[in-house]
Amino acid sequence: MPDSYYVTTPIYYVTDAPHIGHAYTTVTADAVARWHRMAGEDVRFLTGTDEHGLKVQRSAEEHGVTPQEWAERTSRRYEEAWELLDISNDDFIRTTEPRHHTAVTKILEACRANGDIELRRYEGLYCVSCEGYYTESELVEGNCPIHHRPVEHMEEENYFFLLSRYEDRLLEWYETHPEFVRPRSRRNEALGFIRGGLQDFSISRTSITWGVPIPWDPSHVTYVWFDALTNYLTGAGYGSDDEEFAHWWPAVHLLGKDILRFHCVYWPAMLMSAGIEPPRNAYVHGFLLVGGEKMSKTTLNQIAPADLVADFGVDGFRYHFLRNQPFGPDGDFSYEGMVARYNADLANNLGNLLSRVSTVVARKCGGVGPAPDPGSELGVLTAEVFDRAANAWADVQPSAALEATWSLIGAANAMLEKAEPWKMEPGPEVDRVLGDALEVLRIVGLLAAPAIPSSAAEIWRRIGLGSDPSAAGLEAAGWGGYPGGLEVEKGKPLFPRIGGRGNRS
Ligand code: ME8
Repeated sequence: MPDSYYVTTPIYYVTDAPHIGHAYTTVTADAVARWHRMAGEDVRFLTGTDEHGLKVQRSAEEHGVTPQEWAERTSRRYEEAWELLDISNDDFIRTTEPRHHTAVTKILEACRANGDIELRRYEGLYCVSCEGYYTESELVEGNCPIHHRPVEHMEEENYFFLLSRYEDRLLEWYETHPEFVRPRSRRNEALGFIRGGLQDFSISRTSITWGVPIPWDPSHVTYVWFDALTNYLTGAGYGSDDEEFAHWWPAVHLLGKDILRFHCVYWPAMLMSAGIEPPRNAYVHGFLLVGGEKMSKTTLNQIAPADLVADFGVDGFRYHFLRNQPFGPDGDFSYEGMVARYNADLANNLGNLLSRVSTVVARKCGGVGPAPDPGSELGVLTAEVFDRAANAWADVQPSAALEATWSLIGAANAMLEKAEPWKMEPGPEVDRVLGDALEVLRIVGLLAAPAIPSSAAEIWRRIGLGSDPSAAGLEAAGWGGYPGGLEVEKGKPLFPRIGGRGNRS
């Protein structure tokens, strides 16, 4: 039985259109899922949309449609964006689905049975826009510090989850599972929250109706985070198929730093309360910034994935974010930077290797690719690169994995420049050099397939291999697999160079 690997993205709010920040997390999760599939593991990859809460209810009202209709319309935009970006999710969860209601009901009952849910009267200063309470000292001139609007005195009965009971158990979990939150800097951040002291949090509202009713008191609906986090259970079969659930759980979560506290503090405590094992890992990344500024929603919306795909292609888009933004810290996005990286890594380094090799094979070998030298130095380098890439993918560091992979492409180009097979007479020396270069292309097709799946498949097709690298899997990554005697096709540039804006030549 292969190992199971269940990987998730956050579920995105249907109040916003998909932008490159969302795409960053989703493409990363997709590439990681693809790597694990190629490693022969049994993979389940879940993404979806977060559809309840007041903001959705209000957007729907403004547009004169029901919340369900509104959620449907905007959720579809995420599905379309992920189709465009070649995302290979196995399931798409929507929190308005009946299976999710069942799961939320089940976890609520389990936490309540464990004595961790309590009804409390809550009184305080409330900002309706934030849907949150403030203390007197947090206000700015008596107004909400975010919306600069007057707050209201509110009194409400809410169900609370008794998070404060979980401080010690969470610290112990972190202690015994040092790999739980990655990278390490994010683990320290999460530990800081826990050590700073945990407050019980409200998990229900009576003021809204758009949500999952609290099973034992339907005058309340479950408030957003308790509802949203539970999607990860729903997507693995919790509440609908125990066997499925046991097979997939615990999950590997990918998320941005904005929601670290919910995933790394609230969520493991909720699971412990319900008698479920906490997630295997939470991999937390930083923000994409534009010009050093935190992108506002409007700036981000101006950079829709489809616009960049029009200029760089799907694989150009995927490669850029995987390679250019190391997973963990914040990173700057610029269009110029994207052009520069595309031209250097894809058009020049990889694209040139393929076009050079196919041109010289046509001229010197009658278009038939020779086999590699089993004792080639490039074979030794390949083994090292494979280990570096495998470790990096296993630790959700696609940029390091691709850097390693591209070092192999660089080495093959350097070898060709030194040997200059285009100046040689046809014969065994030319065959050896080109056979090695073809073998590098075959192996790069495998190692790069999680990032650029269709280009990797095209490389394999052009060098005469009849199968798809994603399907062949990593077993095929050892040196010496290119059989030789295959027809090599001289095609158009795989990644045409980009000049100015949107000008693919
Ligand atoms: O928070 N850079 O949904 P959301 C990088 N529904 N990643 C970014 C980003 C940026 N500038 N902006 C957004 C929610 N993201 C909840 C989640 S999960 C149980 C519920 C990515 O639509 C990043 O992954 O606001 C972040 O965590 C997520 O989008 C937030 O998406």
